[in-house]
Amino acid sequence: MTRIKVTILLEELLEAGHAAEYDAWHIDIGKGEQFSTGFVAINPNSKIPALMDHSATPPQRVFESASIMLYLAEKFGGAFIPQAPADRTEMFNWLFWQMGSAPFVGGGFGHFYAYAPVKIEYAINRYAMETKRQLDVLNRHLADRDWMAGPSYSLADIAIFSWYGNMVLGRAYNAAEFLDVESYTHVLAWARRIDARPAVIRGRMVNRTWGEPWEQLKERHSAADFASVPKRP
Ligand SMILES: N[C@@H](CCC(=O)N[C@@H](CS)C(=O)NCC(=O)O)C(=O)O
Repeated sequence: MTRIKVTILLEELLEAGHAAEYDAWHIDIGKGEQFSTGFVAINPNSKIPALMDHSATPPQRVFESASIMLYLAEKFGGAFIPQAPADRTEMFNWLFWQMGSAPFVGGGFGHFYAYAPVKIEYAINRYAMETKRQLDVLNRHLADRDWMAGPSYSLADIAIFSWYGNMVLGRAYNAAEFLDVESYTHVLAWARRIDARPAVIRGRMVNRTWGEPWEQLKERHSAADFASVPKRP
């Protein structure tokens, strides 16, 4: 779910009128393409997403999703970063909260609940408890505000939506009932608001090669590529 942080942001930048045209190449992590020499030159940690900015002189590599988000936002005049210093700091707080917290969800809960070849009750419970604790942190924070930080939608909303929004919308690990995601009502309302944004709908499709045909665009090289995605029946 990390990759969509960047494609959603790029689509939001385009939607807001910035010249953020991009090529999204598909890296098949199931086939180990992240370990190829060309990819490692861009991200020595062999993880997606990674960005090569060929419009910079010399071309600039960027890896780690929050670093990519900040790089793009700053390149386009501080888009999706609140201006007031206190809001900006609060936005960074939540952006880096997401970076530190989500591995407990993906590498912890998701791994032991959905993917591990042996089901270890202790590990599942340990990480389910932590995942629910994090959802509760978000739910309390969103109880009396529309966005994670500052007066409007920001990088923090995009980053947190990509993991926790998808989770409460029932798109992660087939675990919606197990985690009782619908009880996090403020997170759910916030996630539904974000999920309806046209840039989010497009950004979620990019580089996706599973699910329904109308959810997938394997590679995106121009805005016109979305026309090849079949309409949802
Ligand atoms: N901290 C990294 C995490 C990136 C990450 O874990 N990417 C996963 C996919 S969501 C990946 O590339 N996995 C391939 C592998 O571990 O070999 C970021 O935010 O960019």
